[in-house]
Amino acid sequence: MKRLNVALVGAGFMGKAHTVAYSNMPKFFWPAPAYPVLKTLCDIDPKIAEDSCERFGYEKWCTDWHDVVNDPEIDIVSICTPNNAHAPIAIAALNAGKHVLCEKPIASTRKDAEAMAAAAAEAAKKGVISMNAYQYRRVPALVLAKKFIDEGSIGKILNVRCTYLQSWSADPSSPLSWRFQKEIAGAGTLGDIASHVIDIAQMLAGDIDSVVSTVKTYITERPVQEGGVDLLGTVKLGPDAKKAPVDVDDENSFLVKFKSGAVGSIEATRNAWGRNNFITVELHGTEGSICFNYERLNELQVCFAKDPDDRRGFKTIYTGPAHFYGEVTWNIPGMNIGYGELKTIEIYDFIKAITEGKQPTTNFQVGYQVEKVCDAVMKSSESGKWEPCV
Ligand code: 4PW
Repeated sequence: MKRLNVALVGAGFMGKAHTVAYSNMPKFFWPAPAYPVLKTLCDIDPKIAEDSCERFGYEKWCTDWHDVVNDPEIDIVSICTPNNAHAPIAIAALNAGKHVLCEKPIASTRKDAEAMAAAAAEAAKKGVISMNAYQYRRVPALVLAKKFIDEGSIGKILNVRCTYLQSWSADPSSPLSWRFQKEIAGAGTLGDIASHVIDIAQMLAGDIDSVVSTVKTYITERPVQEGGVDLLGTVKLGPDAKKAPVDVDDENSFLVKFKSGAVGSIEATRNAWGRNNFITVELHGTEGSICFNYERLNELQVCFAKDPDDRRGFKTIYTGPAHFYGEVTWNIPGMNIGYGELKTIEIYDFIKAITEGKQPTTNFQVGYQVEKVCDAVMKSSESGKWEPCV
């Protein structure tokens, strides 16, 4: 079986997720499209790099990403750094002929996103694959939703409503990690989590044409986190900690018009107590409706207009071996998959794209399209008007 050498850049939360997925992919999908070999782990912090190398099982470690981009042994670069480092690493890696899986959002600025999409288009001519980590569109229940839509089971889509609600930053003592700093993250909740549901909405209903939005920052300063990886609010800092301003959005809500003529709304916040990874998608069509909630990610609810009046209502389908990516579902539908298996599905699609020489559904052009929507959301929050996603 073909072997592909992987270099991971950034050993935080997402670095762990990518590593677990590379290791587990052939355990679920066998024969695998190719076998990923954990070659080099790169992290800017030497202590984290050395420790994570041993913990995750890479062969060697380094602290400078140029070393992996220039290493002829490396086939794949997985980028799990803060957002402002995506563009330089991804562009250098693509130019060096490496396949790139880059965390979302694609970049911290629209200009960087455009440059990354251009580099990916150029590299694609030589069979190099680019992919953004929009894993939620790969939840088997959402792939099933897409199948229902493509088959015409809910008719023409009229309305799409999405939310992504979390609570991990609702506490003002949650530290000011890089995710709250514009220079590093580019945007707050918008790039961090709204981007996922923008991607899902566009996957299900086609490209968004224009938006009108409201963007809010509720907690304007936070205690500064010194060094280390972002722990997503699991560590709180005391009242004596030094504080610094937050210059990104906590919440964004926007109405959307799709190119297809459908309409809808998207809301995202990390300040919603009681909501954890509350990604909801509800679509209403001329012939039925579809409803999904990530907090019950193994379930899809569907309702069909053609059912008799006295039987019509939502029914729940539990995804399992009969559905997309059934290999990861542990044989019985109710046994369920979780976040780890979802990242494994993502790695499977990435490795498959490499071996087939076919760009995946979330390639850098798609990542750039999501960025155009985010850009229009920010513009509209200032202009108060509908803004085109161009
Ligand atoms: O991409 C997202 C984030 O940055 C995630 O899927 C969840 O929320 C986990 O971390 C944040």
